[in-house]
Amino acid sequence: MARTIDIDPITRIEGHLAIRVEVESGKVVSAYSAGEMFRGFEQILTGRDPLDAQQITQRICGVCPVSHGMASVQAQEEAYGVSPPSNGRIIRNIILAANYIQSHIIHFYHLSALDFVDIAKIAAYTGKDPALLELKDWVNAQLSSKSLYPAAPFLPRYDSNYIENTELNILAIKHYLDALSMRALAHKLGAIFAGKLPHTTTIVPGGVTEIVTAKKIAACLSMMKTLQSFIDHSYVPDVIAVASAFPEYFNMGKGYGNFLGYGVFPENDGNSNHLFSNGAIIDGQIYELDPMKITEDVAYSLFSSESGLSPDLGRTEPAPEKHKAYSWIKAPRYGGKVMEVGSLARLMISHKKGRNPVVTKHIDALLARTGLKPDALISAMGRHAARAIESQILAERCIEWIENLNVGKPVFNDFEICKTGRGVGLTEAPRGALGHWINIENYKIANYQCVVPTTWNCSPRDDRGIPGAVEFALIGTPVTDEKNPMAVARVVRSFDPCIACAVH
Ligand code: NFE
Ligand code: MG
Repeated sequence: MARTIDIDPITRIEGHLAIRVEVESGKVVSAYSAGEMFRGFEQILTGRDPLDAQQITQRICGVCPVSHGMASVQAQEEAYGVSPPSNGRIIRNIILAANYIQSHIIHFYHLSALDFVDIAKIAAYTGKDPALLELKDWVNAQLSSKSLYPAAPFLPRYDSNYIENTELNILAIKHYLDALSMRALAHKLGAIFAGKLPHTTTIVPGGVTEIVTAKKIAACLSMMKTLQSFIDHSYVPDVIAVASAFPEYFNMGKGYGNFLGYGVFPENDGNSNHLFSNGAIIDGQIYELDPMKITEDVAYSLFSSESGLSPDLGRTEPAPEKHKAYSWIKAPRYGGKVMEVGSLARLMISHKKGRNPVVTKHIDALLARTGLKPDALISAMGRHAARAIESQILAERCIEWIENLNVGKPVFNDFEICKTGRGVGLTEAPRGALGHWINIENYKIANYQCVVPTTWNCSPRDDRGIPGAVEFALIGTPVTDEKNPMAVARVVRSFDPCIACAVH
């Protein structure tokens, strides 16, 4: 008979995700993913000035606000018939690239590494680095105290297999600390053109409000080169070290293997060519993106609004007592299919389309370095590797974007808000495909719908009872110790779930 295990919350920050797994003969046989709160941003937006949308939607999340701002201005640009000039497009790419890099760094070091790195090994540190010595004293003091939460956020933790090599652990712990400064630096870099971060004030329909100066170019270049050095010399090697210590995670958390991407980092002013291509991979075949195939089911979601609608017509009516429903997350589907979104999806789509030699070069280099076959990347460990490679590609390309900025050239094209109109803003947040749909009537927002990356990945069952991406990826995951279901946590966290976003 199946045994039920609840992990609630499973997320370290970024909202509460509850995971329930049913285990038989030491393996997960079915899983349920539940977002545990309702936020109501789509309702808050109704009746407001459309220009408020990129400010309000950025408050959905402090980790990926730039992407919500981007999706919102892109939706409005379609409604108003305006697009940014080259400088505006490039500045948005730079702000977004900085946001991706800080997001991928926080995910690997601060939200995931503690599943692999043994913090207790700090006790063996004999070097002279003041930050590590301070951490060593603090962890030792916490461990010997009777505190209920000793050494949070490092402990308590599941009793499991961690990296054994002391030197590697201490290096990873040092990089954990360095990564805090690197995230701050990425925010500072983005804020040169974003005004402030998180939650930029300068991205607007038609472009950006911050002009280009030689001083800003020089500052951006210097900061991006520091970030690039951290990515190349710490982040990528650390991911490879973790991957070498836990190769079994290339065989876990595979899921359906269907991927969706909307395309991001426009390389031309028509928004038709992206650094990371759009498209859909279904059963191993690549297809062009068709936004009309996007729908949202709510049979098992806590909403009374109609199920199966395109987001253009979608509504969000909370129904907390709904029978059989178990999540505040809707169930987006693409032509009825469950799709995974995120860095891995972006790399798989770009690699399959083969139009970007840089993506191909980095993926082939990783495969050569690890001796893996491309299919092994569709796994829990593959998702970590994908974020690291994506950060590497982005830092490299972002340096070129910064050099392509033109002092004295415009950053903004003027526009008029339409009395009536509709628009769709499709972009990619760090965690995957992000869409905003706006419907304007009498100069006000009549309807606003967001379909968010973690809504795709952590969706509950759809109207046909088909499990969501994370729910399916968990099937087959080993559970050898029911009190310490570490493999389940590692598989779920490989998706970098943000429930604050997913329930919006
Ligand atoms: Ni709150 Fe987000 C990203 C968006 S996730 S982090 O990346 O949009 O659903
Ligand atoms: Mg929504």
